Amino acid sequence: DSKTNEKVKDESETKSGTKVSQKQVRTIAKSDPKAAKPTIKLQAGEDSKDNSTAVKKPGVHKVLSLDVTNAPRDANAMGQFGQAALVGSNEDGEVKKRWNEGHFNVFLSDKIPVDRAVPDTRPEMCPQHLVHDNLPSTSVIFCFVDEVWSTLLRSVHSVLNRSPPHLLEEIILVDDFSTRDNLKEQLDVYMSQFPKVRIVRLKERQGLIRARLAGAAVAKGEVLTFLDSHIECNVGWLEPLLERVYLDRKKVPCPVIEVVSDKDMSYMLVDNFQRGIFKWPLVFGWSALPAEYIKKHNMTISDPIRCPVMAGGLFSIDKKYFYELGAYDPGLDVWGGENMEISFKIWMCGGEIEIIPCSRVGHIFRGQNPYKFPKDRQKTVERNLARVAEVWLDEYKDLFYGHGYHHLLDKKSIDIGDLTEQIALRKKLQCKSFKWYLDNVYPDMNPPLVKAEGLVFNRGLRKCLTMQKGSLLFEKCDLSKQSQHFNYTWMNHVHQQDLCIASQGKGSGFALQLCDKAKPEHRWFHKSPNSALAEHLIADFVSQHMCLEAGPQGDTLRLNPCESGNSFQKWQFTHYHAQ
Ligand code: LR7
Ligand code: MN
Repeated sequence: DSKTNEKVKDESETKSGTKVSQKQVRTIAKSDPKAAKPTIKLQAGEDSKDNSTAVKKPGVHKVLSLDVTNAPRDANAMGQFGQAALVGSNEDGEVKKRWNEGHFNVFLSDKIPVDRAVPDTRPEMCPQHLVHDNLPSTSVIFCFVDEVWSTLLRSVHSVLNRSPPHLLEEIILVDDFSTRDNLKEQLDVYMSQFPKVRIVRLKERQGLIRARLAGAAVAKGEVLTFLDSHIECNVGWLEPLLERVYLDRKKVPCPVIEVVSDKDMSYMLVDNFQRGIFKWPLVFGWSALPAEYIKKHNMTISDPIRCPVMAGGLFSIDKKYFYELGAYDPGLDVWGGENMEISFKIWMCGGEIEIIPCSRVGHIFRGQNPYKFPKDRQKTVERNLARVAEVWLDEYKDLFYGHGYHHLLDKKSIDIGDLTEQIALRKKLQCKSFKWYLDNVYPDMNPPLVKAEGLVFNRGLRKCLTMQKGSLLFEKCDLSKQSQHFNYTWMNHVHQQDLCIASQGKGSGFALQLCDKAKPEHRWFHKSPNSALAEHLIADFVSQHMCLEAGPQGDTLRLNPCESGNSFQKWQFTHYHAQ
């Protein structure tokens, strides 16, 4: 049954949670010269309503492409210049042994200088871009739990070495209750040589979302810049981000996220024009801007890219604006979903998310989270996503639940917590609808709200289902009759207006009831045929497959065990939507 397979697939995607898979990764090559165009464009977005950009004059100085590690201490060190580091085959055992400390090649990472140089992967024209003298300063916030020592240090050094000092207010390290005690003192001692580095220690595990809130609460910079704790900032990464915030405080810029290999620690660049998107059920992914869009807006590879959903970990945001938006929903636990929440919130409540190609940061993508989840991982992420769906998705939340998350509707099985404040916030900010977001920010998604609609044809009877005075019968098919029009929705409901077909168990047939998303007996599995094949309508609530069957005389409708050759069990809607 393809429906079941689809469900499983969706769940495993969410479960694995690795976000690099769809992303095109290349090894280092100089940027594409034929795409170069020396003009500076401030905005490549669709709407020119943005007049706050217009009042600000263009910047005056070139980006300080400062990099004190361009002539690194040890040019021959392993992994230097972002090259792949290789281990002898006799060291494989060591590599394996230490892999689980971070779910990447920790053994190698420890051999590579914490301040190694990386290749400048920016598009060619970036160093020529002009930025303002009076950019706002930023607090860089790293949250971590049991981060590997060498990658944590490399992250911090890359910020210290590649950020103009006057723009770097501080680096805040939020230790989300790491369990390795001995590292605490070591970290205090090491960081005491850098006056700009502050360490915040949480007294219990909060998860990355509330850890970020704790970091933001003590930040002194005008702009907050969040980074994961296993990254390497590239040359000139900071100014292009701050420039965007300076031009418009409601812009939320993200660097291009490049890839530091989990296997050989090499620094790899990624394809141009990539932006963050989501698929149902709110699964993050990467997708290139449509070619027509690039053409229409005459975009070069260094122009800001409108980004429907941010990956989550790496972005700058005006601090006051962050709080105006209500920061993150503090009810989100540990990991996941917060990138959806803040993305929908930003776009729907008047802001913009952009990817800034002149700002680049490498990130180690790991196959698994190297830390423990206090509760079940899958359930934690699902619960977070359900909170986001309930607050932000309007009628589209059915698409979320319908893609394998029906079980979340059973309020007894999962407590998604109180959402009063989040809903009030959306109201207070007068945010636009999710439909607006889809139409304006992610128009290439275009998701239909129903899976199938129209007449419901029974193949055995060669007649159509008809609703009359609250009961069901069969009539000669007639497209012009509203009484024969049904929808098949993402909730797997077959309904006309607010009445759903409900299964009542073997033999006893069916009933018409007010549709209720929480009731499994209102749900029917039905394949969307790619050919003109009629298919079963399978009741959801019984473990053995039970199918809706029309009586040969057209006077009954009952549930019977499914039989592949029984044409009285085969149903077809007039129109199936692609998905
Ligand atoms: O309980 C926790 N407490 C923490 O402090 C769990 C995590 N953390 C820290 C952790 O140590 C790390 O520094 O939070 C940071 C992010 O956790 P990761 O690195 O395990 O997350 P990720 O890189 O797998 O996942 C991405 O999605 C997350 C949740 O949705 C966060 O938004 C991450 O920041 C985000 N990472 C990125 O966007 C980098 C690029 C990945 C992509 C695509
Ligand atoms: Mn990460």
